[in-house]
Amino acid sequence: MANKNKNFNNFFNTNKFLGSFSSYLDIPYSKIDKECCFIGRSNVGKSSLLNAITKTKKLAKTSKTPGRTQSINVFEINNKINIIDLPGYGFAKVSKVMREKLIILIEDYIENRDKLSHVFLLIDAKVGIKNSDIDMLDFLNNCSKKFSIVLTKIDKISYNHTSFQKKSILSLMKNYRKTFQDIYLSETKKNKGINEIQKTIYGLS
Ligand SMILES: Nc1nc2c(ncn2[C@@H]2O[C@H](COP(=O)(O)OP(=O)(O)OP(=O)(O)O)[C@@H](O)[C@H]2O)c(=O)[nH]1
Ligand SMILES: [Mg+2]
Repeated sequence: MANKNKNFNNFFNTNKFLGSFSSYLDIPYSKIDKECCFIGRSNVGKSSLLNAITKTKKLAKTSKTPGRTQSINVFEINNKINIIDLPGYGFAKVSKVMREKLIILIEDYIENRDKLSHVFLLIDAKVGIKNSDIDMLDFLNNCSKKFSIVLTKIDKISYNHTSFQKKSILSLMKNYRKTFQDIYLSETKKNKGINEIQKTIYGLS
């Protein structure tokens, strides 16, 4: 098992930040033909998850202040697969114009990026599913995009509460049978759940 983990870490250790883009159309052509992305409400832990997966502290910029990521950030992993860190949605404190701009950026990317094969939708375990998440789930369903859920920051709630959140999400997933793949639980500081997510991304590459 320890050996397997080491192999995944080696795979994800070779990584490069390609750049930040304000439209999917601006991402330069590359031979890497597989891609997955992290989406979710602002502050849910998307950039932190990317850092945990790549075992780097600062590959993706994280912040206590929601709304940190405002563009499409492309990270190349081992010349095999891209991981895309997207801006968060549903953040009340940014202007309505900015919110709409960001949601268009996210949805245009998801709908039109041909090499995108898997979406990881992150949900803060303490906050649970909000209407903006349901809108995103419906959008993914309408575009027939395969997705998994990552329940993040499980260190903030009890074991029982985590089980409750997981159960209620799985029940909601009955509405998304064709596109829902799996659910993961994560805690970036203690690396919980990271290996399982690495394994899935490795499998996509
Ligand atoms: N307790 C706890 N905090 C976490 C965890 N993961 C991330 N955080 C914290 O949550 C805050 C937001 O993390 P980010 O990774 O910047 O969140 P984001 O989803 O990229 O945010 P935006 O770019 O604003 O959409 C930071 O203060 C992180 O340290 C976790 O597993 N547990
Ligand atoms: Mg971010």
